[in-house]
Amino acid sequence: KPLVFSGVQPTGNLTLGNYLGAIRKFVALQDSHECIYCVVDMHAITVWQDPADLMAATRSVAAAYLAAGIDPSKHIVFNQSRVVQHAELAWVFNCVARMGWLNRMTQFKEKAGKDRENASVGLFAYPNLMAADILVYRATHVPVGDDQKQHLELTRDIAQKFNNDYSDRIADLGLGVEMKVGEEVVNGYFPITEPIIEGPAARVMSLRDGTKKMSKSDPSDLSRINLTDEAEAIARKIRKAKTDPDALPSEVQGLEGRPEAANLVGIYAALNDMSREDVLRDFGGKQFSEFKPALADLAVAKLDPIAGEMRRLMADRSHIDQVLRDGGERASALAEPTMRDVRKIMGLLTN
Ligand code: AQP
Repeated sequence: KPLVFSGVQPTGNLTLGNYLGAIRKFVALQDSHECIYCVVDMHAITVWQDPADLMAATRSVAAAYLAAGIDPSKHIVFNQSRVVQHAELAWVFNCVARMGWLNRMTQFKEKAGKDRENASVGLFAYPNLMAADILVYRATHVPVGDDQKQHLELTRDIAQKFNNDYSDRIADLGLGVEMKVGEEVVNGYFPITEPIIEGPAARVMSLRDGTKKMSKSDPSDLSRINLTDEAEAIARKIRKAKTDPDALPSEVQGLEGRPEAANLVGIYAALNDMSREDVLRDFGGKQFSEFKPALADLAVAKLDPIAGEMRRLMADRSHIDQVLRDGGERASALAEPTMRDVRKIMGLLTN
């Protein structure tokens, strides 16, 4: 089975964006793929985290994975810092990736803001650690939201440069595998990863501004639905969501130039496992006063059981901690052979 890796940062309340863009896809891939799902705590510390909050958020993301339906007995669930090979490979990739590549990363520019001199070096090098997370397992598929597309392109560039720089050593050691890059078949050590991004909620937008991504760190709580929101809060936030005054169109093309309407229709489609065309077949011509209550009912029906299960799991953390420990051991057993190969390929003496 193809190998999937993905992760979520423990940096605050998970949002509907994290759920629809990432976690829900993680759940769907379980039957057809071998999956490794990580709580990326070392990514979280690229900006300041209170230690107690970080521990709670790490357990909470793990609880969300399980509550959403990830089965830790069949797949691996763990927190990143337990498996030191992520950091080791990230250092190697710090030496493979070029400054110019990282200078082009838009997420760093957004997160560092104007005060770039004061951003941590880790925030700048973040995409190299992300490449290491994926490639230390030689994962071939990565389900993520649309905002991570650029980082995944960088992961592909890093894999390709490593494969090229060390092609002779990889061949001499017999460590290469044949893979297709575009139309070409090449021999390399690291796979050229495929992102899994598509779907009607690849980028869930803020409920207050249809041009901004829904985000954990938006100062307005009304801008997002948190996975742990009570039913009443979900309904209120959807009722107050910004919209335009027109009725919903009957065709998807009619959503162009109407970002708030497009966002709510996409959320409905993703939550109900249907296409946006199907949503508009049911609601085309209807007003938001009719659509919003239907969306609120659907969101509550889908999210409330997850919130309830998260609360149950968080009440006794011994189970979560056991899952993370066990997952960490299984992940280490996969990551170490990769690092042994990488050290050998690069000429780092360990004997
Ligand atoms: N709005 C979104 N729509 C679709 N997918 C999203 N993701 C995040 N926001 C949306 C996806 O969730 C996964 C985990 O994200 P993350 O926690 O690693 O980082 P992030 O993208 O920085 O998340 P936030 O919520 O936007 O956090 P802050 O506010 O700290 O920046 C990823 O697959 C991501 O694409």
